[in-house]
Parts: sequence; C-alpha cells; structure tokens
Amino acid sequence: MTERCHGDTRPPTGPRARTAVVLAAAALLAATGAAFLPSTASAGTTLGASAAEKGRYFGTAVAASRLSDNAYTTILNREFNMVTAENEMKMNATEPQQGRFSYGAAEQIVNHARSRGMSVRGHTLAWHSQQPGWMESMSGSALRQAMLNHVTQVATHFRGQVVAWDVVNEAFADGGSGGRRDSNLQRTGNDWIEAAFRAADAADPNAKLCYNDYNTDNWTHAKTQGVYNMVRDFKARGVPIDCVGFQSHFNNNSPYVSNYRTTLSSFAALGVDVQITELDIQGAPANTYRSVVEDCMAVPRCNGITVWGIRDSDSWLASQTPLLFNSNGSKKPAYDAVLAALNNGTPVPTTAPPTSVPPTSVPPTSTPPTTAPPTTPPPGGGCTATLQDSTRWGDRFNSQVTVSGASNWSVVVAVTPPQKVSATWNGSPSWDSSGNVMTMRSNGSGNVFGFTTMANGNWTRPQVLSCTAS
Ligand code: G2I
Repeated sequence: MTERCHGDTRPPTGPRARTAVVLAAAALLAATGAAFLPSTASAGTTLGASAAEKGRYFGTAVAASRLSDNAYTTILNREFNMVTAENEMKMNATEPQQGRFSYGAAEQIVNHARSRGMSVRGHTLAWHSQQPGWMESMSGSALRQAMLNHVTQVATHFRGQVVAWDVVNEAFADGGSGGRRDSNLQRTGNDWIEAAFRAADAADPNAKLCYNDYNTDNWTHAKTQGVYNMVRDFKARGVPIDCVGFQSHFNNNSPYVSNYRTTLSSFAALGVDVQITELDIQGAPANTYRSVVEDCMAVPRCNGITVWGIRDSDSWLASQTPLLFNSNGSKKPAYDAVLAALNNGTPVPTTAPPTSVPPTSVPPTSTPPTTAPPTTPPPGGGCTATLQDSTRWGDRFNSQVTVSGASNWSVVVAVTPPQKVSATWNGSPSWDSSGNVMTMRSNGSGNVFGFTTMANGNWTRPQVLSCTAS
C-alpha cells in the first residue's frame, strides 16, 4: 500500500503502515524522475510477456487436477505470469476439519507457478460460499473466531508466496439494495470484513489485500456503489485494503458495459489498485475482450487481468465457450484481440505502486544509465546474450536479453540478493538452489527474453554469466 486517502490524517500504524512509509519514499523518488528509464521492450508474443512489458500481469485460474494434462500446462507455462487457484485455496479445501489444515493441492499450484517465474493470487480467505461443513453450521462469536483463525493460518502459511489475497469474496447483495449479502459471516457483525482484512494484514504484511466481487462492473449499479462506499470508508479509517478485484464474468444477463472504465478508474481514485480477477465472456467476442483490456490499460492502477480458465473445456461455464483458447488448445480471435490490446497499451507510470512484493528499503537516489551498456558475457558455446535495461518502477525493473548465434540456447543470468526475479517471458526458466541464478532456455518464442526483478533495495543490474547453444 503506498497511498492513504486524503481524508486519513491519522498516523499509520501496524506492519502494513510501516511498509507504506517505505513505499511512499520509493514512489516519491520515482515521481521526482530519479528512478526512471523509458521502456525499450518490444511487443510481446504471449499474454504474460506483453502484460509484463506494460508493468502488469496476465493470469489464469488453474485447477490442480489439470496440471497433469500436457496440453494444458504447455499453454499455462507459455502464456501466463500469474496464477489463481480455482478452488484449492478456498475455506473448504484448506481447513476441511476445524483446526486441521490441508494445503496439498494449493501447494501443487503454488509450486508449479513459482518454479516457473509466475506469481500467485490467493483466492479466497473468507467467503459465505464453499465453507467447510463445520463452519457452515457455526454462528456468532465462535464463527467470527474461527473465520479469523482461518485467515491468520492460511495467510501465514503462504506468506511470501502469494502476492495478493482476495481476503473477502462476494460479501455484497445482488439487486438494488447496495447493501451486504446475508450470510452466517455477515450475521457475526457488520465489521467482519474489516476484521478479516486486519487479520490478513497482521499475518502477511507484504501481500496486497483485495476485496473481490462480481456484478460490480457497471458503475450505475447499486452493488457497485455499495462496494465503492465500503472501500472509501476503509481508506478513510485506515483499514488495510490495497486492491479491489472485479471478477468480470460477462454474459447475456450481466453484459460488459462501456462505463466499466469509469468503474475501474473511480475505484482507483480511492487509492487502491484494481484488478480484473475472473474474466470470461459468453461466446468470447473479440471486440468485448479487446474493450476490457483497453479499459484496464487506460487505468494506471489496473495492474493485472486474470481469465477464469485456459481452454473453453476448462471453464466453469464450458457451454458458453467464454475463454481465449478452444477446447483443443488453439487460440481464438479473442486471444489475438487481447494480445494486440496489451501490446498497444500504455505502460504503468513509474509513480504507480508495485504489483508485487514490496521492497524492504528505498531505492538509491542516483539515476541509472538511460542507455545501458550491453553486457558482454564470457564466450559460451557459440552464442552471445546481451542484457538491456527496460522499464523501471519504484520497486522493480525489467531487463531484456537478446540472444544471437543460436536458436536453441540456454542463458545463465544472476541477480544480486536480496533481489528476486518475479516474472519472466519468452523462455523457460529454472533456478539454482539459492534462487539467485536463473537459467533461461529457449522455448520457441524467439531470441529475446525478458524478466522482472524485484529490487528489494538493491538496484544492481543482473549479470549474464553465460550463453550456451544447444
Ligand atoms: O462461480 C464462478 C466463480 C465466481 N467467483 C468466485 C469463484 O471462486 C468461482 O469459481 C467457481 C469455480 O470455477 C468452480 O469450479 O467456484 C465454484 C464453487 O463455488 C467451483 O465449482 C466447484 C463445484 O461447485 C464443485 O462441485 C466441484 O467439485 O468446482 C469443484 C471442482 O470442480
């Protein structure tokens, strides 16, 4: 969290507030121009690469049961740089019996993603639905206690591995009331949502904490306004909320509307990031997908888009064929429209807050070189890899490596601890046990690959150690 609402004049307290002070300093440095490099990245050829080049992510929901399907993981690994567990982090999955936590399927997804340079959104810590049976039958202070314990345990378990949590999901009512949905959690008291956010903040001060809902896309709808008023109130009172997720399940009953961009920018103006978290569109019309992506790209604080599944056959609404890939894994016209909109989009300004784990100290005040000297690696087996600086934000920076002399290559790159690579594109990465040395292998996406490095206070350029033709 980098900004506080204008109305919030109280000094920040708690772990998230400490982070806020550091990030505010980082943002200030960026705003003064001290930490800025123009993007030199070329248009990406995959959704994740193209989004990352614009300072954003492109994600998908993943089901653990599908990770053994080769066609599925081929698309997943090639196209996406953010992953949401479709069901495996829900309350019924992670705490099937009270006090007994079960993380196996969730960890399968987290490990698959993180070992390949993808980030993870956590979904979801508290929800009226998908509760384990023991919780469904609870009420009052016992339920409140159990919910808070669940939030604390799960957020603690995944601390450092999840960049953003849907802390609370779908707490507002459909229809015209603009009020809360009735549920066992709501009946524990109206402050249950802020209590959940405070518990999540204490358990994982570095994760972005989001409120997530559906049918909140149309700015004129009462439900949208109800959520907006809650977020405004939270920001005014210092409740630790960083982001709002718009599920964006669009269909004939709940269509995309042209005021969607107004919705995104209005929430962003409250001082939160906005993310499109579960996108699918009945029939997958290319024009509507394009509009959704353009709307996100037009809002600097819209820092990522997640589609709710990969192929139509993976969708919870398979018969609506709402996704970007056919059931046979081929790209649909909507895919091309999304990719083009990402490549045509505006990069997140350098003053925008981070989308990922924040740094532990402020970046240096000296300006890095604007035209970075190429790194000449020691001679390898017949190829040369040249690293160039690309876009830089307050907490992280992109690098682009161009390989010449081979089409099947393997390039070893080292970052300086405590730097961490948080995203990669156009290659297949693997890491040594320290996590500081990345071997990137060609994956058929061409001879230019890229990666994002979280600076964590250290702005040293990554080093190319070798390039080997294979
Ligand atoms: O309903 C669509 C989404 C709305 N927003 C919150 C999301 O968490 C939600 O996702 C869906 C999953 O895509 C479904 O896969 O949530 C459903 C449950 O609320 C998921 O459905 C469940 C079925 O209810 C179970 O019977 C089934 O065992 O999927 C499970 C695994 O396939």
